[in-house]
Amino acid sequence: MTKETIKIPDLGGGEGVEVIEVCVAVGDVVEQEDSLLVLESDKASMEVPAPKSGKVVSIAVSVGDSVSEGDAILELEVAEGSDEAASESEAESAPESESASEQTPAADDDTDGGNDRAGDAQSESTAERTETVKVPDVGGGEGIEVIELCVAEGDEVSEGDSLIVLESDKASMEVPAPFTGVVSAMLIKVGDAASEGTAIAEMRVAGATSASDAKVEQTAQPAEKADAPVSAEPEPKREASAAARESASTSVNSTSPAPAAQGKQVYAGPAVRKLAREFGIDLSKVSGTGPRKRIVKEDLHAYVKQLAKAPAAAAGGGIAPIPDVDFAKFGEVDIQPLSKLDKLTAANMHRSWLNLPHVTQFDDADVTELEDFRREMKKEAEQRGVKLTPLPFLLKAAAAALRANAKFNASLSADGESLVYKHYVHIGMAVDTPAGLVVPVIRDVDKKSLWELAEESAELAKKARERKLKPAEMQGGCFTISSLGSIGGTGFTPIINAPEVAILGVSKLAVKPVWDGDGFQPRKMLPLSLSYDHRVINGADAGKFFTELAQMLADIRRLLL
Ligand code: CAO
Repeated sequence: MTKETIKIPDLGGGEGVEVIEVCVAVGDVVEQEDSLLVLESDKASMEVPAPKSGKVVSIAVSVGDSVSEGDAILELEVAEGSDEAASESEAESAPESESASEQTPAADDDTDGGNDRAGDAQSESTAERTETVKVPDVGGGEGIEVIELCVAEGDEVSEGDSLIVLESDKASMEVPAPFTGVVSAMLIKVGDAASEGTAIAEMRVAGATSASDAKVEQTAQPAEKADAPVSAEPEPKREASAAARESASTSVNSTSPAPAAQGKQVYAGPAVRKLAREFGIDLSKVSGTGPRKRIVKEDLHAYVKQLAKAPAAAAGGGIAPIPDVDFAKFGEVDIQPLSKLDKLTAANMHRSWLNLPHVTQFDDADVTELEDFRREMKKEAEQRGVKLTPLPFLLKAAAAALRANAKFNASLSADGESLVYKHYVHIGMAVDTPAGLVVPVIRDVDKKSLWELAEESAELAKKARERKLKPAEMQGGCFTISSLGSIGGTGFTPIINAPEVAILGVSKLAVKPVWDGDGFQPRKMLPLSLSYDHRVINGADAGKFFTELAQMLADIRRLLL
């Protein structure tokens, strides 16, 4: 065992960035890429991953500290030879783990054709050149959602001005302009998934025209062609959908964006956006006092104070706020701050509940034969080292029902204009963890065997409880199953995990008397509830989906059809 000091990696030039969370404690055993710290500046919040596995022996930072590149975070006791192991796995797992574990990303590598100032000041001239601005190294994240465009075609921007805002489950960040110039084309739109190297915009930049610049211009042209459908979208529509998206992601109290919010550009950092989401504030209604009218935290505080003073009907889109009660007046109380996850879940639930017209249908599936089969397979399951609970059967049956009822495997586009039918069947499963509710996603459920599903669901539930899920493992779901069967209850109305359109709730199996035409038979009945978005699915669609699902659970031979 050797001790190694883990330091703050390159923060893209950020200095004195605040530590807002320390994710580990002395004695914790961390895996490579586990989060160690969460840092937040006014531009971005980011998690610092462990560059290798080991045991935390001491921690050098606390919440509230300001840190910069090279500052010590903690000491890690690592097994001898883990370096080779780490670099071997980096080599295998391509760019993602390479950049995730990289302590000093090659920010000054001029050869990648990304945001580098090609040629820099090597050959100054007054000629204009066109540069394609690309997403820089985002710490290994792939397919990160674009949540805001901060500029439009024709805008003049200065180096460092924000071009777009990206947001994943783990972090949100603004991508600044690497040059001063004019935005000649936007190559990305709100809702797109971006990764390192994705083209953002073309900029006309004054200055050097060198061999490398010419190369940049050439590569910019195919990128423009490839993205033609994006830039071909009429500007007003793009603005409207960006506004709708903005409203959806920042306003949980409002069911429709206020007319004033349409098309209004909002300048705010990720921390402010997050706070706004948590409080359900529509940022387009807040006046910014920062540079370029940027909204800063103080503006949000002022807005909330103003709301609190305003008449009740003005708050929360016309809904009177819950009164602030001093509970201590009635007896002893204990105030515990909510975890980040709890707050995020609360905001997501509230947003879904207010935005989606929910309908819930109930049914009982006769799982008597399924349960007999499960019992028969118990020994084999033990030999395989897996637990065969009802969940893999539910996943399999739901996948088949989703395949047969395509609307359930679709999402409404953010602008409400179209339905996006997915040709893959990825299903999320709600997992109750000490830190809060987490929904890992099992991919291609329709293509997996019951054993594979049993193994994968158990593994994901374990990772969820140990807070080891990667963002990618919680994304891309088409439908969710929330099983409270092992806990109890006869039925509940689950809230849809938007933008999915339906969710299956599973309650506790019970033996019930079922009439077979001659008499009552004791049957094992599984209570199911199906909540669906009534904008997308009507009662008849739901009845068909539900009946097929229950039939497959009642006779699992149907899963083979
Ligand atoms: N009825 C009766 N028993 C059930 C059952 C049901 N519907 N579903 C599972 N069980 C049994 C299992 O068979 C197992 O029993 P045995 O050990 O005798 O086989 C036992 O309950 C425990 O199962 P489990 O919870 O370990 O595994 P699972 O596959 O059923 O569920 C998971 C996994 C991750 C979904 C579950 O552990 C969990 O976290 N559920 C909570 C989800 C939640 O919080 N939803 C609410 C979201 S909204 O607030």
